[in-house]
Amino acid sequence: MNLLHPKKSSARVLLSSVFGPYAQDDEFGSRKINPMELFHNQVTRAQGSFSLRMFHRSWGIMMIQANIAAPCTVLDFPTREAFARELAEYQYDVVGISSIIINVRKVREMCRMVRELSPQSVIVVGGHVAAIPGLDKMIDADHIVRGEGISWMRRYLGEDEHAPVKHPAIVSGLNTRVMGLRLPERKGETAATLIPSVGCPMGCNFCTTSAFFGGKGKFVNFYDTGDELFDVMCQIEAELGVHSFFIMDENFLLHRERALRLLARMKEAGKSWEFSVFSSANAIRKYTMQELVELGVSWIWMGLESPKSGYSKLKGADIATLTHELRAHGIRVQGSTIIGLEHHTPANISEEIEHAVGYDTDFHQFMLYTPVPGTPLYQQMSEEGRMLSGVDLADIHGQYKFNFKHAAISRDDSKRFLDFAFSRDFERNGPSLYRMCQTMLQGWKRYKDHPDARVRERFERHRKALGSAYNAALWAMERDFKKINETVSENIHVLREQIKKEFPVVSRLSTAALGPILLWSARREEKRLAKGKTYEPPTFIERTNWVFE
Ligand code: B12
Ligand code: SF4
Repeated sequence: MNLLHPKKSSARVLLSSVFGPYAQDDEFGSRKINPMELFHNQVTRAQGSFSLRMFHRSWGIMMIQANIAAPCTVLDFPTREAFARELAEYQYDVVGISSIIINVRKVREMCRMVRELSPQSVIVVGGHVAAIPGLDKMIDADHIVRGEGISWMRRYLGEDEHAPVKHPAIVSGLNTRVMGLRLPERKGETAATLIPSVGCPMGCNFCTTSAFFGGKGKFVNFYDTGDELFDVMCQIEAELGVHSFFIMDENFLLHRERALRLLARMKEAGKSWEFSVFSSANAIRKYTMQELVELGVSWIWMGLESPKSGYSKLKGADIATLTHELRAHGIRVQGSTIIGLEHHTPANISEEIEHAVGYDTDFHQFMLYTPVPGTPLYQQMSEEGRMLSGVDLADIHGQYKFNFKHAAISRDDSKRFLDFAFSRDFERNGPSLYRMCQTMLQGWKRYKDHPDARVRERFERHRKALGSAYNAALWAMERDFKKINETVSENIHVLREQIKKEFPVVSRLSTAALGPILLWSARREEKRLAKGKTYEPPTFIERTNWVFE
């Protein structure tokens, strides 16, 4: 098959994510436990109505669309009918399908639909699904693209693959719901997504994102320098009116020189931006708390590898000190713990979970140790003959059951331990919403008089949120959590008193006005969830360089 499309940049391109619905069990591999919601899927899933719920667009295809000159449509979260309609209505030369491994059956069906409804189209399949060995025998596609897709698509369309990468203005989350209420979407209030790179050079053997973009020592930078990042962020700030960025880079802080140059530019320009980042613990340790705070790091997602595992980047006591310290400086911590590591046994796992929960992070993700196709771990387990046969690819994602033979823990027990970890964290530490209010208050108290106006401005934004809507939510949480854990409910009360002391008038008014509504809507939501209510994202159709009617 030709690696240059004959029509080059005049080819009409459709880029689609896989079809929904997602949060229900069906024959195409959708699973109720796999909603298109980051937090509800793998972080706050046991937190009932307090779970933070929002959707995230398919950023990979948005990035590709923004970087090709060909006429292009992005179809995000289509129904099968919407996908069929799009194919029938426009004569696409290229149909690109983006997917991860679990959705491979949807990719197969979409390829079938393209052949039937748009036989002239070349089918290109990309994203993590491409890591499945023998995928070419499972689906009817013309090209299966492993790794970075912008350069591949540019090459395929005869465009300059080395041209600078344009970053689309992406609102990071949509249709946010919490405690049964849909939050208003005001311009500039939701963080923008920024993707500085893909991959991670650390190369942990289970890590699919690292493996997919080259593995150990490799990654693809879209922006090499702090100056480039700064310019892109200014452009996104102007377009979306944001001051907050969700930085989608597996290990943003690892690139210290880039981060510090960005900080220098932010200081020069007086930018009071804030960042949510992913980072390994040892990368965080390369910075002083002062540097992190000045840089605007306000949320860190980091692996809390068991101190007894081979992956541990810090000792247990160091992790406890680090998480405590970060929170004391107003930085929300989202811990990530792996359940079912090689050294785990039914006898020690509860203690390990208890230990992880004891770090008391604002948010806590738990994942099963999972050899995913394409990773060194998968290779190793296959060679050792430990992969379980007959496990559906739709169930290989770390939120259900083991897909390999563990020395001491059975497949069914793996699910029990995973579920226990989520519920234990919730029951012992309370709703994540409450924990992040604790962190925000600590940050505000510590930095409200900071000499740098940018830092003060950032914590002032947190103060406003804390005194108003969050405080009302705490009022409702305090009441509702009594039935789960009386001590946590009392702690929420103590936090409310502290907030009241800091901002007496506004907190009283907001609680009186909004508290009872939130309590009512949270309880209504609990009932809906008990009846099996799930949420689906809306469909998006976006056209660029489009001159056809
Ligand atoms: C945002 C995100 C989500 C969002 C939804 C995104 C969406 N709209 O589909 C949410 C939070 C809902 C989500 C859910 C899930 N996710 Co998720 N998610 C991510 C995350 C954090 C970022 C993805 C991203 O945008 N990256 C940046 C872009 C630029 O990279 P990219 O998507 O890989 O795209 C590049 C290439 O892959 C390629 N490419 C992509 N598409 C195409 C298409 C074509 C035609 C071509 C040529 C190239 C190409 O080009 C792009 C630019 O280089 C990744 C982790 C990560 N760091 O990537 C995990 C990740 C993709 N998710 C993963 C998983 C497993 C899940 C879940 C099953 C939850 C779980 N149990 O972990 C659910 C499944 C939901 C469902 N029903 O489908 C895995 C996939 C593993 C795998 N090997 O398949 C990842 C890699 C995380 C991980 N390390 O485990 N996820
Ligand atoms: S540090 Fe994190 S992102 Fe990097 S390879 Fe390890 S698990 Fe993956």
